[in-house]
Amino acid sequence: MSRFRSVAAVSVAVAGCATLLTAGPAQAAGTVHLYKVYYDSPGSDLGGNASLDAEWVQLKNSTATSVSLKGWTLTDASNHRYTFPAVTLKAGAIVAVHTGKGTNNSAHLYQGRAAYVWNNDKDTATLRRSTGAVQSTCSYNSTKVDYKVC
Ligand SMILES: [Ca+2]
Repeated sequence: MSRFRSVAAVSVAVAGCATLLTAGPAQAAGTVHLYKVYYDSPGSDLGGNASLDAEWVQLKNSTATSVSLKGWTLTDASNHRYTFPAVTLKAGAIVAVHTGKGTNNSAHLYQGRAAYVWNNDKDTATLRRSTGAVQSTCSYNSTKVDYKVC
C-alpha cells in the first residue's frame, strides 16, 4: 500500500515538471523595459517633494537574470536626463524612479529634482543602456488618465 502511494506521488511530480518546462521559454525571452509612467501626480501640481515623488517611472526586468543599471539613463522628450547609480535589478523585479528627493533602495530611486519632469499631457520616456543604445521607450498623449502602462 505504501509502495503504491509513492509511485502515485512521483507521477504527480513529473506531471508538474512538464508544465513548468513548457512555460519556461516564454519567460526567458524578456527584457529590461519601461513598465509604467505615472506622469500626473495626484492633486494640483503645487510642487513640494511629496507631490514630486508621486510622479514616477517604473522599469521592469522580465529576464531571468539580474541586470546592473549602472550608467543607464532615463530621459524625457526635453532631454532632462537621469543617470542610474550602481543598482542591480533582480530577475522579475520592478524599480520606480521618482522625480523628487529621497533615499535610494532596491525598489525606489530618486532623481532629486525640485521641479516636475513628466509633462501631464504628452511626453516620451527613453531608457538607454550605459553604451547609449536605446533599450526601451514609452510615449503617451492624453490628459484623460494620469498614467501610462507601457
Ligand atoms: Ca507631471
